[in-house]
Amino acid sequence: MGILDDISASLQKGDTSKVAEFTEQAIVSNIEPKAILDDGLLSGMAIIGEKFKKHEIFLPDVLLAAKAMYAGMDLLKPLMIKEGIPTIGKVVIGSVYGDLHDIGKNLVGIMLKGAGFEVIDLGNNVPAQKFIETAEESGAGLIGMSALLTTTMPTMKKTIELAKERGLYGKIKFMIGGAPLSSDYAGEIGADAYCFDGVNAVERAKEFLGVG
Ligand code: B1M
Repeated sequence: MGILDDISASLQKGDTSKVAEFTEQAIVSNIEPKAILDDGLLSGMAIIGEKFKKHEIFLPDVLLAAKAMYAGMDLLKPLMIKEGIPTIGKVVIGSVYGDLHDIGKNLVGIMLKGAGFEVIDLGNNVPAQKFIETAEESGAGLIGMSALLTTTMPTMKKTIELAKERGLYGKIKFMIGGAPLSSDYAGEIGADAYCFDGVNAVERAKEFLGVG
C-alpha cells in the first residue's frame, strides 16, 4: 500500500495521529500537496460519505474522520498558501445557516488565500443577513456560500434576495458550492456561478473581480 492509501485508510478509521504522521511523510517525500489532498484525504472522505449513505457507518465515525481530515489539512495548509503575496480582491465566504459542514468551505478558503485573495471567513451556520452586512462593511465584491445539505440550500436564495432588496445585486457577485448544488440551481436562484471545487472557485473569483 502506498503512502496516499495509508492516509486514506487512516482517515477512514478516524485515526488522527496516523493521518498526521502519514501526511507528514508524504510531504517529506515531496509528493505534491494536491495529490496528498485529492488521492489521500479526499479519497478517504469520499468512501466515508458512501458508507454513511449506506448506513454501514454512523455519525460518530464521520465526525472522527472529519477530525482526522483536519489533521492532514492543517499540515498541507501552509504549503497551499503562498506567504507574502499582495491581495488581489476581497471575498466573504461561509457555510450557510443550519449547515455545520465546513471542510469544503475551508478548502476553498485556503485556495482563495493561496491565489492572493483576502478571505473573510464567517465560519459555518451563517445567516443571510450576516453575509450581506459583512460584504457591505468590508467592501467585498464577492460572496461565496457553501451548503452540503439540501435543507440548507434555501439560505443561498434568501441571501441573494436580500442583496436585491438592498440594491446590491450586480454590485456583489455570488458563487455557490457544495455537493448537492448544480449550475441549474445557481441559475434558478440568481447566483453568478456554481463552483465544483476550490480550483474552479479561484478561477471564477478572478473572473468576477477582474484579476489574473
Ligand atoms: Co454530513 N451529510 N451530516 N457530516 N457529511 C453529508 C453532506 C451527506 C451527503 C452524507 C450522506 O448521506 N451520504 C448527508 C446530506 C444529505 C442531503 O442533504 N441530501 C449528510 C447528513 C445527512 C448529515 C447530518 C444531517 C447527519 C445527522 O445528523 N443525521 C448532519 C448535519 C449537520 C449540520 O450541518 N447541521 C451531518 C453532520 C456531519 C458531520 C458534522 C459529522 C461531518 C461534518 C464535519 C465538518 O464539516 N466539520 C459530516 C461529513 C464529514 C459529511 C460527508 C461524509 C463529507 C463532507 C465533506 O467534508 N466532504 C458528506 C458526504 C459527502 O459529501 N459525500 C456528508 C469533503 C469536502 C472537501 O467536499 O464539502 O463537497 P465538499 O466541498 C468541495 C466542493 O463541494 C466544493 O469545493 C470543495 C473542495 O473540492 N465546494 C465549494 C464546497 N463548498 C464550496 C463553496 C464554494 C465553492 C466550492 O464557494 C464558496
